[in-house]
Amino acid sequence: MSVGIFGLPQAGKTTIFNAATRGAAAGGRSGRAGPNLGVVKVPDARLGVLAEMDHPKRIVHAEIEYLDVPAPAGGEGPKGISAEYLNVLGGCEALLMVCRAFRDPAVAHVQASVDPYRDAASLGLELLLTDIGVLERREARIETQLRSAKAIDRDALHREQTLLASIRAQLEDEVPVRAQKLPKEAGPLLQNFSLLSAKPLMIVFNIDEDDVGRTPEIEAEMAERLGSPAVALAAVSGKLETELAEMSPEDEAEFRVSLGAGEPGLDRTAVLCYGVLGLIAFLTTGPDETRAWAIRDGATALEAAGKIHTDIQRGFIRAEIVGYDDLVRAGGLPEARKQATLRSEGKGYVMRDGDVVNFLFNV
Ligand SMILES: Nc1nc2c(ncn2[C@@H]2O[C@H](COP(=O)(O)OP(=O)(O)OP(=O)(O)O)[C@@H](O)[C@H]2O)c(=O)[nH]1
Ligand SMILES: [Mg+2]
Repeated sequence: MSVGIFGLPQAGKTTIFNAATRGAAAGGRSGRAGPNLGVVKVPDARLGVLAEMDHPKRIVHAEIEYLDVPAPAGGEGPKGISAEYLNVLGGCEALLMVCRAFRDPAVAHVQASVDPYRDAASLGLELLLTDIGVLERREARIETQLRSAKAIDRDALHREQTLLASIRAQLEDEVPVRAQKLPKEAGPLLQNFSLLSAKPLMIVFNIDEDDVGRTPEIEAEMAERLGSPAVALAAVSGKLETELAEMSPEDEAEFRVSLGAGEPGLDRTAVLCYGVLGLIAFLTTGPDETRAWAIRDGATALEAAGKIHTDIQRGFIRAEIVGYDDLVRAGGLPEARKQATLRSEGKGYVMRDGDVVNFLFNV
């Protein structure tokens, strides 16, 4: 699972990135340095239990990959999405928007005042406008294709045209794709376009250290003003979290208590990404490795297969699945098979958190 971090210049994207990854990317004006990349392991106690059954050579945790994308340099008006990195954000499975809420006058603001709600709204609009542009270009291309298309292809092109026009009309009414009601066939088609407003979104307010004690109030206000489906909200002091992440675990724990700073930014952000962005884990286990894989809640067995390898997806025959709890109760896969808790599922099966899977495939 990859999460693309974006926001206005100097909003604290790199600072939040560092807090989440315990990384050491340099903050301050990043200039043309390119995206920072950091990987975080998602803690999962189930892996240890499965490993005791199979004694694999290694245990592999699900990972969240954070990409900290620089804001566009210069240009007119407040902008948070750089055309240069559009493909990077488009390739991410979720987006994390950072809005500046810290006041520090020593750090210049592109808008000359600090107002995270204004910035969240304008960045949200930027996502919509970017998608509208993508759809318009595709619609224009369909027009051209229709002029020379064979009768056999016309139908599909017409259907795509109608669908894209309806999505664009809703975007123009400021409804992001993730909140739109769409027909089933839209899913596979939209995968081709990597629309930004279709991705789960996490909005993080980068708050002042002094406001950390008011985190619950701030998050309640965020929920009231920004809450909507597939949007997760959090108030985090990026600066404080980065400082805490640099301490020894003991010092960190002590400081957290004295500051009322709650859980580590690392865990909190990972859990937020995982839970609230609608991720679940499926598990695979055997003599080589015991491993957790992150997928979208609602993903099918076929999508899960593709997570492991495109060959497994392409040659998909069926999936042998047993729930984690059933497997532990049975004491192993052969026993689960005997007790008939091991099921055979097809491509369209909707995966559940903790499913232990063996894919059968043919290439
Ligand atoms: N006081 C205070 N300063 C902060 C906080 N977060 C970030 N800063 C400062 O704000 C400046 C910008 O932070 P960055 O994390 O580099 O911001 P950015 O969004 O990555 O900036 P660009 O990549 O240049 O767009 C740095 O000087 C940080 O030290 C905060 O919570 N409090
Ligand atoms: Mg930066």
